[in-house]
Amino acid sequence: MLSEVLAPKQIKEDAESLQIWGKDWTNGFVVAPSAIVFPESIEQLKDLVAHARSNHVKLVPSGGRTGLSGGAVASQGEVVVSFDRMNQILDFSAKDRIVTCQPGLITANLQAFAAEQGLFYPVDFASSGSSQIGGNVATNAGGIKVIRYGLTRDWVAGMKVVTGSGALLDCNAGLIKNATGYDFRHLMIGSEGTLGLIGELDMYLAPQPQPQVVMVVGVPEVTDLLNILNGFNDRLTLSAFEFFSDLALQKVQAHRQLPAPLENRVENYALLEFDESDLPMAEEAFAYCMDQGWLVDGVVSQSQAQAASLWQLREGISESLAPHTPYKNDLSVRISEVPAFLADVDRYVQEGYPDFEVCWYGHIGDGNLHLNILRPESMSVDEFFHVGHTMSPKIFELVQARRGSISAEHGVGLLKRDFLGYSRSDEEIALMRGLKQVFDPDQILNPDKLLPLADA
Ligand code: 2HG
Ligand code: ZN
Repeated sequence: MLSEVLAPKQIKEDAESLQIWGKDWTNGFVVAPSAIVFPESIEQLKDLVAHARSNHVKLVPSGGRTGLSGGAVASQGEVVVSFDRMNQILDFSAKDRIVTCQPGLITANLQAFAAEQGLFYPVDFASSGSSQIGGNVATNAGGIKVIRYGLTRDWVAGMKVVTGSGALLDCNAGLIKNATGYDFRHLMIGSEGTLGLIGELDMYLAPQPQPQVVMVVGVPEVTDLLNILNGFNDRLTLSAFEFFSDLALQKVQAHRQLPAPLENRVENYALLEFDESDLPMAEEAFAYCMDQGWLVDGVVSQSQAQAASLWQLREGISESLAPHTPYKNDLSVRISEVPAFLADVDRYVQEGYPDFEVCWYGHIGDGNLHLNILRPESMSVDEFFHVGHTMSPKIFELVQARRGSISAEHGVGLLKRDFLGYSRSDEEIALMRGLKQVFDPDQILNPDKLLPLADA
């Protein structure tokens, strides 16, 4: 009985709660948890794991539930472990620039806390107002500033984690240098809750950057995006280099009632962000790219408010596409492969599915593309997802041919599990299974996620 481990107020079993906490932002998976629990301490996480081991209960860790790969979906009677009540900042060391926090801390609250200290937590994305730092760590979240600041992994200074075997590991304790063998902290990062329940995190903060300027430029040929990236990289340090197609722009404009950034429509747009003091260099890069014919027009933010509204054009896209129940993909290849890879996928979709609208956008400066294919109104959601499922192997073959990743930043979860072999070798998957066995010998943690089913 869960009530042996937690107080009644920490357990929810009503139908509505099961539906709310039993899923993430994905649709189409069965949502059927048996209970939702809200632990409040590492001790309680340990008790939960011990209880799960002796009673053959499966646990699904759940953060802000903003995932797009079904990593926090409970489909088969699992108990969802929500971190909503472990959401506090516990400590801050100004000398180390390290915040110690609980995993349920909302990402935006960590960002706000950093700002209050005159510092900066740089990992950022559209869902940071809802996502939790523990979920960010479990999926090694990326987002819009990776080009300058790296991934969540780069900001984790230490971690306390309860493994599926019940051990409480205190990993790295905020050390910068620590050459004592395998670093379990890094193994846990991106393991999608399959090896342990994160109980506490030490997160580094960065110095506060200068005010940022945002520039949006029109790019007729998608292949020139890389040239533009290089043209700017040669002259300044970019904080972001994002792109979106005109179709993506049309959707977000309609959804959020936003004005067009440029006078005339162009096939593609790049959104760049950089330090205010780099504006002269950015203007020089802009003029150079214009001379080369790579871009045709541009706008530069004149205020923080305008910068924020230009960012909406990029950050609002995912939400604006949701009503189209798109078939989504989150792919990456080396930056140099991006133009050819984009053309491969476009060709494949146009030849096989000429009625489908392909909506491209993403973190092109990281080689990370979000491919959203929009459902034609005449097609039912089921029918469309079925077609999407038949497209996936072909799209993943194109990824594999360029040694790319079938999940750049959203994680594998349930959605990509059966396709992991397109990005990881049989030998790697066998080693992953071995690790899973060591850390979670009774297979209680996030069952059937990440690793392909053994008999599939
Ligand atoms: C983004 O970059 C998010 O906007 C979501 O990663 C991407 O919904 C998507 O495809
Ligand atoms: Zn993204």
